[in-house]
Amino acid sequence: MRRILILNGPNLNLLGSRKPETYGSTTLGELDRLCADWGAVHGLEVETFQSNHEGVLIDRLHEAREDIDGIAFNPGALTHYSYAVHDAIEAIELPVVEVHISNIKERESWRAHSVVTPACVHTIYGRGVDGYRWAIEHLVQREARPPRALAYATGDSHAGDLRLPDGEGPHPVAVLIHGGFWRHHWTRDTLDGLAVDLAARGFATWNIEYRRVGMGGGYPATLQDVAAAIDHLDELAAEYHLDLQRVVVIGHSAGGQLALWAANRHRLKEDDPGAGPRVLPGAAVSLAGVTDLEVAEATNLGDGAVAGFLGKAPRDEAYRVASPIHSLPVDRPHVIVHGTHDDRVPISFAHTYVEAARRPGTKVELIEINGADHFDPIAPTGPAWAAVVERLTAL
Ligand code: CA2
Repeated sequence: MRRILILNGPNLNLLGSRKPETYGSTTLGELDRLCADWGAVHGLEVETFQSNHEGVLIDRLHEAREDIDGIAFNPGALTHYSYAVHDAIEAIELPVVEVHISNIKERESWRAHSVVTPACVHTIYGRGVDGYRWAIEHLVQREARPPRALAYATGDSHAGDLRLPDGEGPHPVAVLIHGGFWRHHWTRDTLDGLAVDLAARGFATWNIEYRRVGMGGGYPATLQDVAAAIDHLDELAAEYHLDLQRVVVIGHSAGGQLALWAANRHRLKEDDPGAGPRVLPGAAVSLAGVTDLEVAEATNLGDGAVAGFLGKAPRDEAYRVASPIHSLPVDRPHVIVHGTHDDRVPISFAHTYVEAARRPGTKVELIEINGADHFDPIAPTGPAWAAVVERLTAL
């Protein structure tokens, strides 16, 4: 990837001037400069273009075939009805990531549907202007090592990205479970960087999607999806030379809670909302994980995230099954990684968990990263990830 295009559609020239509660206060000029900086991190040339006219945008898409390798595209309201834009994206055969600043799934019902999504390689919404940064990351990582998107069940979210390392195998497997407080605007693209890094280190990676709150997910559906996704490795093993005796599950934030649950699933069998494990992870890594659902709920972590995730579930059962600190002991070796400056999931979660988990026969290690925030542990070039990588072979 050398040159990317940031394309913005109707009314996005107004960014920063009105409706800051929906679109933030960054102007289009500022956004263009941010995108140039985000691209420069990867040595990319970044071109930016905005138009209020459908035909002009379509012409720009066509021209992109000449000299552009990937596109982050916010089609504005054309998203919701322009089959002409859909067809143009499909026709140019370039990777296009659809971006929306606002959470289009939680506004007027007509905004929830996008007719361009099927033509795009990925869709990002509800993450503010930062969504363009995630889009650039996704373009870079999918080129670095292209994923195979494979379904593990029939729903839209029942899919994962499989990446294979070089060589014949059998390959050890890293299952990646993304975070985002179980909310639907956070998706598996956030762990693309770790997936590519692990594949380069000899792991097959299975970066899974799952139903999230607001789209059929929550307790216990989300757990059932995670279980089904991991069990699906059984069906992939022969074709892709996966070594199911060497499976590590790695989760970030809410995905840390899901990873620890998955590693302990065989012990929680009678409460297991899935059908019982076919593939058992041998080890787990929680990156900035939500290790105590009760405290997270009581302290309103993530603005009601746990209440949303657990819904009407009786709390004694839900905590016992799904809250890592309540379901101890975890009898798999596991590593808890947390930044001291995490302002979304405070490091106290890691401290109390590890204190409670440490007992004879339990292999648990705390890696505290000085100065790191909530997202640092998923930066493949950061110190937290370097520390994880060092332990992976032993795990
Ligand atoms: O959330 C997004 O990024 C949108 O693509 C923005 C579109 C909207 O039609 C989509 O449903 C979602 C419109 C952008 C309008 O931008 C304005 C910015 C400032 C003030 C007024 C409008």
